[in-house]
Amino acid sequence: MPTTGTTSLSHLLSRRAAGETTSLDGTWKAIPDPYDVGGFSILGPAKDGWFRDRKPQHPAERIEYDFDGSLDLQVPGDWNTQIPELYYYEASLWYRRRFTTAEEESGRTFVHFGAVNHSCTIYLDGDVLASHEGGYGPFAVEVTGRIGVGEHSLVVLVDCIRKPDRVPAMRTDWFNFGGLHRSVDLVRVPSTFISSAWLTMAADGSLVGEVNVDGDVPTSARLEIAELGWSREVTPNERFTVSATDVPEHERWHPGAPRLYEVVFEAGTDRVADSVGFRTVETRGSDIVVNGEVVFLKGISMHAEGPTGGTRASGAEDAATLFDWAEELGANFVRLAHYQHDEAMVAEADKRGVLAWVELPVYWGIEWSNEATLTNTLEQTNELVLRDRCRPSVVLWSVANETFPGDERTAFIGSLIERVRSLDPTRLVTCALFTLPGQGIETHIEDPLGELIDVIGVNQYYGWYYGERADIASKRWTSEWGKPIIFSELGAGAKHGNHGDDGEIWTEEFQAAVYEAQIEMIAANDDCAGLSPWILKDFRTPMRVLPGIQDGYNRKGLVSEEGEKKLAFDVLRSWYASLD
Ligand code: GCB
Repeated sequence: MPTTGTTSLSHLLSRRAAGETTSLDGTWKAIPDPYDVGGFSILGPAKDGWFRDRKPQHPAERIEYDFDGSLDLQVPGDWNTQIPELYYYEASLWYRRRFTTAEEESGRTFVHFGAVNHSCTIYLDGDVLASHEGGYGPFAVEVTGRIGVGEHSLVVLVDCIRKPDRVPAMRTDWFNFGGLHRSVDLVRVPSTFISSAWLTMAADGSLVGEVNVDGDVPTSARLEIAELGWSREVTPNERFTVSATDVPEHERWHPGAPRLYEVVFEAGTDRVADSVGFRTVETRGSDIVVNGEVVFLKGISMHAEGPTGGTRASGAEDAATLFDWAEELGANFVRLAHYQHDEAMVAEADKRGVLAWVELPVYWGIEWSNEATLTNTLEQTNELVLRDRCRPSVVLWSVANETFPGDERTAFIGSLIERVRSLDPTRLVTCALFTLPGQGIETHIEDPLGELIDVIGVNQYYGWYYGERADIASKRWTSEWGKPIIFSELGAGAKHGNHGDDGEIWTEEFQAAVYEAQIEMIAANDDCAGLSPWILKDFRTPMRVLPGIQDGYNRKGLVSEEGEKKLAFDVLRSWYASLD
């Protein structure tokens, strides 16, 4: 089901003033539909499917579904962890939310979805409006002219079926949480409105941005940073730059010192506020340089899983706890793997002064030669970049994780890189490369993707999937291009509370010893600009079944699924502290 009728309006839709937004979060009614009967009759597509949300009008009327008597699901939330019978459910499910509008319509109205995993079709008052494919990006559906005074029925048919032509595809080492897992909002904007706007600093200290306007486009738009006594008239729907010499005097946003300013964008009668930070990011040889200073990325990888309970993470509270842990570790960098995370996560990174790597779900087994797959991945790329290109914390766009070299692969990913750079020419582009363990001391990275990206992500599991622990410290990594290398993954599995000898697999001691050896190696690798070990927290995955140890969790976390710290947490914390 290709995406039709939806639009990517950037983060601004969800940053609108309180009066413009009505939350549709809360309890929705839900009907699982494993045989896909809700939209079909024996004769084909049903005119009177469940999307009509009907009730019998007289005692003899036969209607074989009833949302009112069906399941309750909380939104935002995954369905898998709310209802035990839905734990492994990967088929279709109908959501229904009724809401009442008290005011006559004016201007334009959208329903904004933070993300829906994986595909969905949206119906309002019985009419089909749009469909969307891709489980992690934000999108909106215009409902102008349809939301008069009275009660309305919003029905969303969601499926999270894994398919070879989807992105991600059939196999992921994370749980395929289905449903409306991020917030849903009704947003009212003026007839001519700002659909997306951004302002960011390029490597040469100039500012780059856009004020995009939808409707009766005025000849000029305006942005203002009152605190700096600075404003600019700009042409709507055109990229503008402000040369470094014209940038007002300001304090930089820097890792550990996150100075943010409020910027107000105005066009016609519309006005949207956002926060911005000024910082440069670039590479110099094998270094990553922020605001002219070489910064070693002391990172940690994270999945979008809540701090407790193994649910899909959403909202500011989950983000705050996850970042508390990262901060306690002494991290100045997070890898938000393996797909676009909740907006609250990057907002938290902005607020705390933590650099962020954000990522597309281009993961194992993608159909590189499938045009439709590429089209959808480009749409997911738009959603990723449009939402976050105003965030100073975001410094790395990652377009793929562990892909195998080949011409079709490189062409596919090359198109994604091109798209990212056209949407945001100011940040660095990376990929986590799959690197086979070198036999000798040196691994020389030659994957042709290295040519196309700015920073080389290396996932390596010496001491866990391969190699002797005793050999790790002597390993050296170089690349054909002399670019910065980030060890985007490394680690070992341990069950919290399982203690023993450091030669005994699954113990905290074993994991801690792998970290010690890896740290020794990394410290001696000149081209290494940082690391984001795998991973902050144990996370759910159907791939990990070992009874008594994994029980459905990947155990490479530095904390357990309930937040209990393992010994390796302290090993990494102490090393990061020693680097200050
Ligand atoms: C990887 C993948 C990551 C897995 C991890 C593991 O290379 O990128 O998604 O979870 O290894 O634990 O094996």
